[in-house]
Amino acid sequence: MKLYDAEWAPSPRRVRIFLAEKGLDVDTRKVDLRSGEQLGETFLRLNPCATVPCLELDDGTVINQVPSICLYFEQVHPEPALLGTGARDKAVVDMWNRRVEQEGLEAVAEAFRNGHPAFQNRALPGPHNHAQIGELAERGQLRYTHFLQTLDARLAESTHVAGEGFTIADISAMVAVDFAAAVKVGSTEGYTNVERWYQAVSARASAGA
Ligand SMILES: N[C@@H](CCC(=O)N[C@@H](CS)C(=O)NCC(=O)O)C(=O)O
Repeated sequence: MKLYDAEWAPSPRRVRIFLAEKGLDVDTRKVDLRSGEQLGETFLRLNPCATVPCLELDDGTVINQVPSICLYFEQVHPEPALLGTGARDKAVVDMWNRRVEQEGLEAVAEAFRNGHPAFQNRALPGPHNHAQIGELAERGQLRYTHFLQTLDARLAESTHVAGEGFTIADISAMVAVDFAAAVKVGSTEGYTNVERWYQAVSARASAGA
């Protein structure tokens, strides 16, 4: 089994944190996104989506998409459960994780990739080039502010994003917050519930993964 990973990028970090929480050590190979290795013939043959993370199983199956990779590891190593236990909790965790992806991570990526000169013609990840649209950079910033408002309200009523326990939704939200701060799309300052939660989740050993 091999996990294709990359420096700095938020999506592979979500999987690294997930694995660290489970105490799993997986053979990893770094893909150099800066030089465009993900767009080269060799990587595209492995993963036509041209994205990291991606997991290659010993039987040759290739799994991309963070939630799908995490689902695989959760099935094979159920403890500690990070995707919820029981029908209701699993659905609630999945709902929050999807919301964090759509309203948080995608908002930051929209703002960053449509505004930064390094992503000219690469406004979206994947095998096809897409021009930047300046207005989307502004919209992404606004969407991220809305996300922080939603997250703050949620964390006013709940210890963690998907309920009382730590789950994949916390991993995704913490990565979104760190990503936004790193690329200067937004800060959690003044969102007191988010700040309380962030202090706790970022103090976990897995956060360094
Ligand atoms: N929805 C995908 C997103 C993966 C993704 O966007 N990965 C980025 C790194 S964070 C990537 O591979 N970027 C390559 C590029 O920008 O060309 C997932 O869940 O894995």
